[in-house]
Amino acid sequence: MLIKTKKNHQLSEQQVTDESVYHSRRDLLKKLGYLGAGSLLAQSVSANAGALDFFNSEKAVLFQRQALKYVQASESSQILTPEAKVTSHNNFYEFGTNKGDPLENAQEFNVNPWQLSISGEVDKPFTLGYDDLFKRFPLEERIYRLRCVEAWSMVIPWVGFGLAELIKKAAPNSRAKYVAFETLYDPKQMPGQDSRRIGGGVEYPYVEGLRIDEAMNPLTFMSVGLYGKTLPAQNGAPIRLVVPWKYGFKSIKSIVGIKLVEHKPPTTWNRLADNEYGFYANVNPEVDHPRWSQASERRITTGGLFARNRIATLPFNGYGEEVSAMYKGMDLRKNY
Ligand SMILES: Nc1nc2c(c(=O)[nH]1)N[C@H]1C(S)=C(S)[C@@H](COP(=O)(O)O)O[C@H]1N2
Ligand SMILES: [Mo]
Repeated sequence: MLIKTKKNHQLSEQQVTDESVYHSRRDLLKKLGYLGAGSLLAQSVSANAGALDFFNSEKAVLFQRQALKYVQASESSQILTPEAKVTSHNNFYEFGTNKGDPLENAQEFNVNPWQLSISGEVDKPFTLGYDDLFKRFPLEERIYRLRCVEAWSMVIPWVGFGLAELIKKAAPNSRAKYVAFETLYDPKQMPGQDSRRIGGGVEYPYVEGLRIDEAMNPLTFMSVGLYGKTLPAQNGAPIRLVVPWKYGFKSIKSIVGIKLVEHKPPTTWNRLADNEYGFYANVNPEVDHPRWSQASERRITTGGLFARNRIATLPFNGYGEEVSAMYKGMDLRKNY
């Protein structure tokens, strides 16, 4: 699959850094009364050395690389975000709202046994157990850009399979217009679900949704691994969604339910602030977040966590050729 990248990586001095945006997103939660002043002060944003320990432990299972079908080789020319950063700079509010919290708090997260059910407007509902996640569909490696709404981005080699493969198996009926996703709800394991202070006051379980054509798009991916290994807990083990042309919050983690539905399902960030986070959430440099610009982003590569590495944001995160036709005739300013 050919990805066109524009050679238009100009810096713009007046762009806010993603660090201030990060504070700004938390400020909203604070304004809504969800975060105490204490937790705003107690931010730990330094890369955590524990990330490396994780991969030296027995928890991560290596995939046999020969068994993976490699696609999107053109993207491999992009610099991958180092594994240690992919696994230590995370948004997974069930484990805390600081970037280092998921790594620190998710290590005991038990993902086996697991059940993922596919239900709703389908002729053949089914449930996948833990082993099925890795065996029922041929696994591929795909290198995708991940663009967070907070204006930072990474380039990540995922392992997984197309969501379309899974949905086709369930044989959706004609009423299946949307797909609703749900994260595990288990406050005993996910401290943020039990505490507004830790979980940022988000309503749990975390839910997301896609239109059926978006869900069936070949780019839409179910990830069960990264960097050739099973997913670390903090990245959404054992299975998470990856929708590379949308802001990162659409890419829901640790999924237990996929339901084909007739009407547009609620989504977590839209529920929290619908003027800031829409249902579509397509990456769009021309539609700013009400409180910060989306014209550029900080690409996390090597260097310090908030090192200057700003690049221009691309429409649909650079995947317009594959996805823009789905939005023909839609006002993308209104449908943000
Ligand atoms: N269940 C759940 N899924 C989630 C989130 C979350 O807090 N909870 N955060 C989202 C956001 S805002 C982003 S940017 C990505 C981050 O994925 P990563 O930590 O693997 O980079 O996960 C998304 N999926
Ligand atoms: Mo995000």
